[in-house]
Amino acid sequence: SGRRVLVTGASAGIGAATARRLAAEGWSVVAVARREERLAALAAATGIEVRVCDVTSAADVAELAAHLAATGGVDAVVNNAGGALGLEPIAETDVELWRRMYDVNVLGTLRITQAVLPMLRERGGDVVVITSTAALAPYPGGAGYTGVKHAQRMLAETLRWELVGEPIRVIDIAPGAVETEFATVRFAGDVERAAQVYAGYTPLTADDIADTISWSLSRPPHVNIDRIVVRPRAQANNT
Ligand code: NJP
Repeated sequence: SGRRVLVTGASAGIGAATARRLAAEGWSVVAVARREERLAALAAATGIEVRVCDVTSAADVAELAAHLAATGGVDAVVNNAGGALGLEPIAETDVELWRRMYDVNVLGTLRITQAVLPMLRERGGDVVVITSTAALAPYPGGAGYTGVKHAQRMLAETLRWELVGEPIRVIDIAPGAVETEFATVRFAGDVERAAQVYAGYTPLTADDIADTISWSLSRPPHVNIDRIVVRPRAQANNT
């Protein structure tokens, strides 16, 4: 496409699959995350430009924005960095985990979006936000994640409204269960408990979500895909 896209959380899962997919389609991709060695492997395998950026660090995001502005700007951003932390009932849940989860998913999306908005305003572009089916409905143990993903969804919907009249599209992609490292992070490395999340059905793959992102970005300029919910066919809940 000849356009340039920033993908956050691109060292694994949905972000890595999206970076690869968009690069294969001709996008110039800037892939960011915290884990340098993962990014180096992605760069070695694909030639994609990679940079370390923790979306919870204002300094990291400012440095990234300066780099992007100095190297041609961007035409799109995929706010994908995020995930769930903690999955305990409210009676036992950890305040600090909720704080960290909000910082990555919501404030991370806010920092990155604010950083690239001047570039998108200049020449038009797309803001993609990866939310969740969990933004739709509560479930036991899910209050923290559901709240965070709902806040992120409201950020996307508000931004779309605030930008009416400007050449910027805002696209919310809401996945159901996708087989990535997400469940392992969420259960703090407890792989057995993570596997239970997918018990009884076949989860989506990261490529399924990369497909959806790619399709949404390739609509003609007068079309805004507001929100797509993608779920495993047999997934019966929002967990
Ligand atoms: O998860 P995972 P997914 N700064 O753990 C990065 C949503 N979602 O691909 O920094 C920058 O494999 C981390 O990189 P690193 C979910 O909420 C998923 O499934 O190196 N990057 C890694 O690349 C999330 O928003 C499911 O550790 C940071 C990536 O984020 C998105 O999909 C269901 C970071 C996470 O990769 C991608 O998650 C659903 C930071 N501070 C929504 N912290 C699902 N998988 O079932 C983390 O509804 N990252």
